[in-house]
Amino acid sequence: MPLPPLGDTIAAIATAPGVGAVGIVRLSGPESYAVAERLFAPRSGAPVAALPPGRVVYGRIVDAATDETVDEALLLTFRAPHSYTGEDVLELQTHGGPAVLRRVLDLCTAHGARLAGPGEFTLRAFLSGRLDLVQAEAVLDLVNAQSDSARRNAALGLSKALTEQLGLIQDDITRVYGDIQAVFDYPDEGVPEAAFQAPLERALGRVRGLLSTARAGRVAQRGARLALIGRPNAGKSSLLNALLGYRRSIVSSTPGTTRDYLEAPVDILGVPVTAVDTAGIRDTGDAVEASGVEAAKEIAEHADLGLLLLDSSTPLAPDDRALVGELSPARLLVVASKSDLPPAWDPCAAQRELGVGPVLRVSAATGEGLGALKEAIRERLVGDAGGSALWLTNERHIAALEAVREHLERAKAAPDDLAALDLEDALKTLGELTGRGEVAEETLAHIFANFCVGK
Ligand SMILES: Nc1nc2c(ncn2[C@@H]2O[C@H](COP(=O)(O)OP(=O)(O)OP(=O)(O)O)[C@@H](O)[C@H]2O)c(=O)[nH]1
Ligand SMILES: [Mg+2]
Repeated sequence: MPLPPLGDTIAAIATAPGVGAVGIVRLSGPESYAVAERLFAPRSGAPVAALPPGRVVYGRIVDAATDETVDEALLLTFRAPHSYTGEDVLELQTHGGPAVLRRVLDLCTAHGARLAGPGEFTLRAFLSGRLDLVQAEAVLDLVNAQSDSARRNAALGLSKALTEQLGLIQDDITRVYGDIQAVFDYPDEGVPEAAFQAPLERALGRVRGLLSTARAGRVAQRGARLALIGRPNAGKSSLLNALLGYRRSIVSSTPGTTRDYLEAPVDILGVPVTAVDTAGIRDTGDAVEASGVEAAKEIAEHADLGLLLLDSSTPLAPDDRALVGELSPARLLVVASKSDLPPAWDPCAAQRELGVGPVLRVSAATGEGLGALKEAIRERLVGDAGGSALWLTNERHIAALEAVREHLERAKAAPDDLAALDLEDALKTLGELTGRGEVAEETLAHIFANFCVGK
């Protein structure tokens, strides 16, 4: 996948497809003003090519071939290097109908612009040094953010918060690398070993700190799957409905009511979660129910968090104990359901007996404990990063920082000459990450291919 050519003038519809109050066609490149000159007639009569930057100019879009007015529009002017791409940029704001926008775009290409590919404006912003690669990806994340926590993260990335952290890490590694080189060059000067350790530790601490936010970042970006599991009649469907605030799943006193699984999106204190109600798990002769039970186990296995419901109004059964054993403790939250009814067992004793974390008492009927349950779910999904302002959300960033961590850990343990090699690799990886170092063309092409056209 080669990168698109630079230096020509590109055009694209920047607004989402469909009908809207306003639509935007964007031009970037050296010929932007010349292209616009041929299709936009300012009411003032001023020539477009002579317009200063930072203007909003009212006028008409005209098809010169037929002299037809296509639409009335506003033209926004930017001049290199003070624009998104760093090039001459113009934005035409028209009425937001697909036919209008299509026609304006056709006029742009008829007058010398080329249709932009996905992310090409942002690619140019990166290549002109307006954004680093991490910021460019934050633009993509911001556009794609589906939850407020995802948006917040992307905005932080765009604001250089991550770039600055990476810069500090890079500074420390560069310093250590320089000191080690000095030892090679002037072995008699005797730079004390301890001088390397402090910045190396600091860099490693920062890398580890960032990586510790990856789980939360992934959850914020893509959402988490929460599986509600338990024996038939434990109250799973009732709890799902209580979490949602409306009746989504059928509830009945007949065990085995839910036979297939059922998903519903729910916001848990700002964290986007897909809650999955499953069939009650038991041995059953009924083929349909049995396949539901199988599905439930599989869903629990692959969920980010399993909510195991134990009916507090009936004694614990062997099936309950078996379920605890099937799930990894790190991804298990145990709920004593129906807490409004007289208890048949003690949550604290059950916690000890089952060897699980705190057992939360919840009633779907009265809402008791629901707030604490949401807190606990949030804590389990993003808690480890709660204190950090910035979460890693991007898989490329996570993979690169994991590689940097490995290099630094090896450098720490290695003699100087080998440490230097690992530090070199760490710096190279950081350079690829920010895009300030050498980045493979394929990497760039891959990143920008995920953008929409017009961004
Ligand atoms: N008192 C009380 N009853 C509850 C509560 N939650 C559920 N129930 C009752 O328990 C029964 C089973 O509830 P469901 O939500 O259908 O249970 P389930 O775990 O989805 O059951 P299956 O789909 O059969 O696996 C129903 O009669 C509910 O009204 C609760 O918090 N308090
Ligand atoms: Mg059910």
